[in-house]
Amino acid sequence: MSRLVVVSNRVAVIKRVRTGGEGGLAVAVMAAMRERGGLWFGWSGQVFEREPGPPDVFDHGPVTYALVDLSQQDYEQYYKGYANRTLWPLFHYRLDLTEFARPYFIGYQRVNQLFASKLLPLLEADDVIWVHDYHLIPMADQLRTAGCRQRIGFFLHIPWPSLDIFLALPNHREIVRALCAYDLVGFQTEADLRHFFEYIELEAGGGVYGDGRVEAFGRTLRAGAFPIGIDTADVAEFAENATGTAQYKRLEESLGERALMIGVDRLDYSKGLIQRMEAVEQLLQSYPGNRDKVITLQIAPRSRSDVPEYVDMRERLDSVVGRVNGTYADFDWMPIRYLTKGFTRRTLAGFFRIGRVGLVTPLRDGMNLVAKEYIAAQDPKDPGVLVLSRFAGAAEELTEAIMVNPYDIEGMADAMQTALHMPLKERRRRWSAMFHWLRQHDVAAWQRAFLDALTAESAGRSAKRRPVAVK
Ligand code: ADQ
Repeated sequence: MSRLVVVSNRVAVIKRVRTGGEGGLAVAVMAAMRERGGLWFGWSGQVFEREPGPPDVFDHGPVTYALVDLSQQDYEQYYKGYANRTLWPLFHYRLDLTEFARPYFIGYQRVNQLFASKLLPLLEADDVIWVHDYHLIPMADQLRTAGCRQRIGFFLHIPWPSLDIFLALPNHREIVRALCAYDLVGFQTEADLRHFFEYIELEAGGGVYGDGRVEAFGRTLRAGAFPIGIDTADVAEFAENATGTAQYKRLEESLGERALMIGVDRLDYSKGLIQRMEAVEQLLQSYPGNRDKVITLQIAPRSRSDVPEYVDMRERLDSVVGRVNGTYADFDWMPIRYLTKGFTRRTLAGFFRIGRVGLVTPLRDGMNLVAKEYIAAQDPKDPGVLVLSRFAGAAEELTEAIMVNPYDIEGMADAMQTALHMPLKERRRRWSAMFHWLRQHDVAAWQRAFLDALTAESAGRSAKRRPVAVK
């Protein structure tokens, strides 16, 4: 079997304690690497004034890590700038928060070139290279220019926006041209894939074929939808075992007879936290029977705290939570418990199991692993109910959730009310359909599907184009 080389901006060293701020990519790739091993290349997370030296290479378990530092200028332009202030908001449909600046793009190209030049000497002839996410779209192009001939695949963890939004990116042509240097490009959903195909056909004048083959910019590649999964069996086991732990018992005891609604998200404007808290407020207003009966636990570890849009969102969230608690709390009941700390996976799985309702209501999300973890953690005999945004990638798979439009506050409050009062029989029916799906489509299956498609010789093995409902 060829060696797997994973390239991602952030690298999570296996077994390091999780804080929650590292995000879904690290969680998923870590699960995949644990199974297969290989080389994991990326940014060390360190920033220095000087130019970066050679990568720091070390082994840990089945994985060899190769980590590169960034200079202060690279960090500002590539990471904080183009990745987090241009691509992230734009790909999440937030043109209002998107900042375009040429130095950002120049820094983005420069760091991709730097990473390619540091990775090249570490490569072996039959390696299979798998590049992750929006920070590194130009990697394959840079590697190819430097003479790399190995197979290279790319997976986008965030949404690929619709054509009108994407065309607002000043460098859209260069970005897609660079993307076409990969052998395989994977998206989270059929909708993302369709948006990409629309660009190829309508803007780039390229061709898209039924077997996922794409011809554009003088290159031929394949593209497909590969919805990312979780380690379903592990999460289910963690949740079952968590019931004996001190934190599980403390949370349960603190609730008494009250029902718990739980949300767990990185503190990010794409997650729709402000609208979610407003919906909790609406629930208490429209359905007063829930006062003193329901507690919402929102866990939201801080991320990207030095990007101004995040500071602004945090202040607004603080104010909504303060208002709801100030209006409705009593001396022995607080409607919203809002925490910014991280927890271990085991503890979180236990908390999910206690949650009568799981709130996953992003304004836009590539997939959203929390939705899947919530389902996996439920007690089969008495499962909770998932309230899920139709704009999360997970909505294409978890069709038995209560689907909401996260911009519709009253609609979300109604959905919470329905979820809180859903009869056991219906809860079981919905849950077992989703759990069954997640068992079949776990993170190992995702990794296999992507790598099989990347290494497949024959054309027929990559994802087929299928008609999908318009979101
Ligand atoms: P994220 O935007 O980070 O991921 P998500 O998919 O929900 O979002 O993953 C977050 C992960 O962090 C989950 O595994 C969750 O359990 C964990 N986590 C969150 N808060 C935590 C806490 N307080 N303590 C410990 N762990 C915590 C990006 C994309 C998503 C896509 C993933 C994977 O934005 O759309 O699903 O990558 O592709």
